[in-house]
Amino acid sequence: MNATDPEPDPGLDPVENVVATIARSAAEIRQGLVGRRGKAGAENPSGETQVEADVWADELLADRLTSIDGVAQYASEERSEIIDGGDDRVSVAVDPLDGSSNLKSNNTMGTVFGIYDEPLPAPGSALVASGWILYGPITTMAYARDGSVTKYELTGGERTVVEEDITLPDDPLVYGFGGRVPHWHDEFREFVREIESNPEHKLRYGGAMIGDVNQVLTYGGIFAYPALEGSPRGKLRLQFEGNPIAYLIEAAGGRSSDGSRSILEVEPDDLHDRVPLHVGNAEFIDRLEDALE
Ligand code: FDP
Repeated sequence: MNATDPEPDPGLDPVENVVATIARSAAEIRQGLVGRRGKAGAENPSGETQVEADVWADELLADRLTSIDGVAQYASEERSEIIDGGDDRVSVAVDPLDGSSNLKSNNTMGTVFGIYDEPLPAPGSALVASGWILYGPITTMAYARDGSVTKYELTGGERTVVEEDITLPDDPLVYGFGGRVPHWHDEFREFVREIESNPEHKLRYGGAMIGDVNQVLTYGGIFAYPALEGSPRGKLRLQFEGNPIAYLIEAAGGRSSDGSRSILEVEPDDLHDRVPLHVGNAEFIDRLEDALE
């Protein structure tokens, strides 16, 4: 595709309408970060301080996505309640600005989305598509549907395919692990030492999940935000981050795990549940699960 994404069309598949709307909004979100780097004076439902851009991007996406025919629900990491539009076909869960603490230092951030065919909160097995926008030196989108991953470059309202049927490279290169090292469990620390001991492997950690996961998609490797001492479910949210990332990485031939099973098998109890997240090449996730057993 190399065209301006159309306005939502009631005759079109709602999934494609959602993706086109998010892609079309990316340039505006990027532009809107300017002047919105300050604190919003509020916390999100997970107790984290919001920046103005978090709140603004959430409102922009909520307005646009709930006006699409076929979208039953909109939920976001930045609001407590689901916006319910009736018993339509799909539910959209969004992290409007993943890694927004990187705004202060002007480093990479992203927008993450998952499209479910069940009411939220839903397990990852109910996802029909997912993806992320990366606000790097250029704006890109990675999108998974029907077991296939496509990467696009976004300029203004235009979406240009860069690569189709993407799979993780066979020889994993990069690793990045979140959370304070003193809070890692011993088994996880041991696993990290083993990964680091291979001179072929390189540390890539930027403090925004989506930037770090995009490195794994590009070079192969592993990203994790593990269970921590005092935070048994780590930090990242299942509906808005864990599931969409796991769906895309699995569609690219990789694996995801909460420590013992695919993230997509985790049943949610609450919309804002957290989950220990480990994604990457299957050989790394297999070794991780053995180490945590
Ligand atoms: P942020 O709080 O800046 O939005 O999910 C949120 C997230 O960033 C991830 O993108 C990132 O991997 C993680 O939190 C980093 O958190 P800590 O710096 O608190 O470890």
